[in-house]
Amino acid sequence: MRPVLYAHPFSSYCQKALIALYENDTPFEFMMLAPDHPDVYSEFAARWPIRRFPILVDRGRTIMEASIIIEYLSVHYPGPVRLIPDDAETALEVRMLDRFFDNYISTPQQRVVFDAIRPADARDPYGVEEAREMLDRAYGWLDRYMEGRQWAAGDDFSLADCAAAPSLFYADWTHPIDPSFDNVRGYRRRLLERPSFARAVDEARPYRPFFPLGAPDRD
Ligand SMILES: N[C@@H](CCC(=O)N[C@@H](CS)C(=O)NCC(=O)O)C(=O)O
Repeated sequence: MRPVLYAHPFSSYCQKALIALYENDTPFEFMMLAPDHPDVYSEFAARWPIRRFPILVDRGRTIMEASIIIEYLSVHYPGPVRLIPDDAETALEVRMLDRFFDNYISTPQQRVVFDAIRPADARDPYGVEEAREMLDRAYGWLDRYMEGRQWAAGDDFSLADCAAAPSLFYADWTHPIDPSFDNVRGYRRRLLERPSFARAVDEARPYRPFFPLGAPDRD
């Protein structure tokens, strides 16, 4: 039995899990969460009533949260690319950066996008402004942090980079990274060149017209 990922290719958190699966060529089954597969969505919602994706189903267990899916894969399906480093100190740094990308890049990015799909009379301009300010602060911190680094934590590609790739990809579409932040922009470019993420980006191309803010003609 192969692990089963309930996901959508255009979703940033699904791409985060897909990068990990692609990095190690882990065999898995993709269950598409889309309106034309209502039965798959019902199975997913029954397994995880919070209804945030992806989830991974394996050996009778439901694993939720993209970071924990990657942790689970590294325990049960380890491969040559160690996304959670064996060294405990480096692993701490990896997990810390993973939290940074989820909480301070992806979360405010989603806040701006989710606001755009609300009914016009339920929008929250103050919340959107706060989210944009958070993105600016996060870009500023990351630019200093990435000075001299290739990947987010330690010397090797890790869980933190799986988180960074889709979060910086969509954040730049949502709230462009200032051209003065060379280190962040260079890091985003390196992530786009990584074959695992390039594959996830390519698989998601057909869905670009659905990006609520309008997808830019690049990347
Ligand atoms: N904390 C979750 C977040 C997952 C998440 O926000 N997924 C988005 C797709 S990128 C989602 O489920 N959106 C559907 C919705 O909000 O209804 C994780 O790390 O996996």
